[in-house]
Amino acid sequence: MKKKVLSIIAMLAMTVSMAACGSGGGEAPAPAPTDGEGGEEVSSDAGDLITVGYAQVGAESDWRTANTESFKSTFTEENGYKLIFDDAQQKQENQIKAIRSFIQQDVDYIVVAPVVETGWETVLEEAKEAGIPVILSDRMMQVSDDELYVAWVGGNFVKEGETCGEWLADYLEAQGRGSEEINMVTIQGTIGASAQVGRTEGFGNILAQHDNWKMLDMQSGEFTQSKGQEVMESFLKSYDDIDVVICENDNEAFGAIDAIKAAGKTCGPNGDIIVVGFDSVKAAFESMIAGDLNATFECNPLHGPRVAEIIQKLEAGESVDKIQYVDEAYFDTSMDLETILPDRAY
Ligand code: GYE
Repeated sequence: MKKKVLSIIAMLAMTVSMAACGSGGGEAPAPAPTDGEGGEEVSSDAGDLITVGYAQVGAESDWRTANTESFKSTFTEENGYKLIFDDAQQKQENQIKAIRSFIQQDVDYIVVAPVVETGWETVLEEAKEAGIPVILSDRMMQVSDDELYVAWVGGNFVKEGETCGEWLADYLEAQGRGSEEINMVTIQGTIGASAQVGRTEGFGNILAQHDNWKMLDMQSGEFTQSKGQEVMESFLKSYDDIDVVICENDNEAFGAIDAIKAAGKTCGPNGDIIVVGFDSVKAAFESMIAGDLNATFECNPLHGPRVAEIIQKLEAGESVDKIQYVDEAYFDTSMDLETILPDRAY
């Protein structure tokens, strides 16, 4: 559509310059494009679209796929948008390139789900100089001047981590293991990503309240199933008495479960190792129903409509809340998961 817009602009420019030529009495004007209704409609429709560049992290998890889908189904031409979508393959340098290309294309809004929190000042300054508002979605950025972005919408990752820790304390207590020494490992997300930083911190807050909980090791599984499996394989080789695995997303948990089974151990509510994840994607419900995963702490990826609401308010000249947290729940095997699953949107 951008090409269409550009070619319409070029066509109009040509018409103007041709008209100028004609009035100047120079060469005979070429026939002007027909003024038919259709042509005008195309031009005004295309011109009315709000162009949004979305610098997406990648496609590393089910959560991310649902997030991409939420943007693609919200920012449609029927809804009045032209979406320029970029998948950075989990690399900050690619996201920076994408943002620069959005600036060059003079989009109306830039939306970023920043892969990590730091290192954005320069490119955000460039967007500011170009007068393009930046909206952050999902993960956060640490910038010295928070005027560099208009608003942020996402999950409260520290709270998610704390909810996970509190759930574990209750679960162990209910099993009569409240004062037992509990050995844990964490498969972290992408190091430096808000979801990793917040979940590690939140769980750490609860860990600090339990002298009998021992965190043996923490390593990044990059939020992917394959890396989660790899990290769990190495944990199982290094430690022979793991009681709990905290996986900072569900996909890492699926990989960890495969590694546990391959090592001849069991997991889930009736197994040797307690496994928990974050996100609450549909596959996590299936894993809990299968008796593999113990619990999942929700993180809602459906940010497309939330970002669209922010843009609509800005278009109307209204103010927007700078920080917008989404409410989130958790799910475990004590719940009626078979009834809940069909209603899950992701
Ligand atoms: O938990 C994970 C994804 O930033 C909240 O990124 C997001 C996280 C989500 O890859 O699955």
